[in-house]
Amino acid sequence: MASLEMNDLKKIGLGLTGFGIFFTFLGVIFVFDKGLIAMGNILFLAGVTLTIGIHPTIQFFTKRQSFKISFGLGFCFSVVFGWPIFGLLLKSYGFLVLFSGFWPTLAVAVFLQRIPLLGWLFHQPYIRSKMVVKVYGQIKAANPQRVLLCFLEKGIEFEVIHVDLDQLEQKKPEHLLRQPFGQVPAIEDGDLKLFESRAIVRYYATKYADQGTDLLGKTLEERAIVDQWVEVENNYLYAVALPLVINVVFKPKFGEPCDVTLVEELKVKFEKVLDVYENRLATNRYLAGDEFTLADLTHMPGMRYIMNEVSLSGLVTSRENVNRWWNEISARPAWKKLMDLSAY
Ligand SMILES: N[C@@H](CCC(=O)N[C@@H](CS)C(=O)NCC(=O)O)C(=O)O
Repeated sequence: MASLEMNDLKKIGLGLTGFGIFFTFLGVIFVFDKGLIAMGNILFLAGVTLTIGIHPTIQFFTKRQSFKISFGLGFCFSVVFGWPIFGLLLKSYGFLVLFSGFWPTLAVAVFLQRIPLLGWLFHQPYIRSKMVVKVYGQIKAANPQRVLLCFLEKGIEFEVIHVDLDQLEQKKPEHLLRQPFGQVPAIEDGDLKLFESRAIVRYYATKYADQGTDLLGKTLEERAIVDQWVEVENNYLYAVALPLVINVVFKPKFGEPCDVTLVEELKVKFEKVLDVYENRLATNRYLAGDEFTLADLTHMPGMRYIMNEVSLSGLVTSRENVNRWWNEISARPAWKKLMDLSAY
């Protein structure tokens, strides 16, 4: 199970945040002492940055307009102009705005869980099972991996409920209630049940748009381009990669003969698909433009199969831009974490 574990930096960050709040509180007690409040502000800012990271902190301070203005002004009034009361009021408003969207993540995942009794409650199996998304699947299978990778990029807690594909558990009646075509993944998130990996990642990328990596694109047009490449992955790349991998990897594994003629035909088709990618990636860092998005993410589990097979990886490494793109996206921490979890 993946979780938002506390590393040492986060612990120090939480400590600093606590000191920040404490100093601000002291400043209020000592009739709005400017020095204490200024110190509290600085410690709080440093603490939040260490706890959630530089990039998310910048995102928080820049994404929500009203928070940005009120926090920025409040900070100026408290620290620079020496008007702590007015500054505190402005910042309180700003934090209300900020935490209205952020509260479920930060409060539940980081702060509340550290409080002794609440922390214990949050770790009780029944409560945990209500809080985390259940992913029914096999951690090494490509389509469930697409969903898990999205969760790791977004910092969404999940629990994998193993469905043994070799034992055909995916065809059992109880699983057909989750995925009527007898495949994995399927998810359960409170009352929501979903299947189809690409639909699942779209849903979570949208639901948690402000959390973790932005996978959607910023404008309507950027989002349309992201969608286009998610579709390309499904209809062109994966459509050819799947039978190729089945013949080269799975059939031999299960003692079935590989259809050599078909494999050669599929390789030619796959090369043509990759030529389109090579062209696209010659002028774009990622498939949808300058940022890593769902367009790239959806490709990764299928691409891993290709890259892991010596006889197929050359199709990628021989293409400068596709190779550069794969090296870049497969170096991402979320992907490495997924590979660790999958124990390859
Ligand atoms: N379009 C589906 C495809 C799901 C799929 O093909 N899953 C494979 C595992 S990667 C599976 O369940 N295979 C077992 C079977 O078909 O019986 C999705 O994206 O979720």
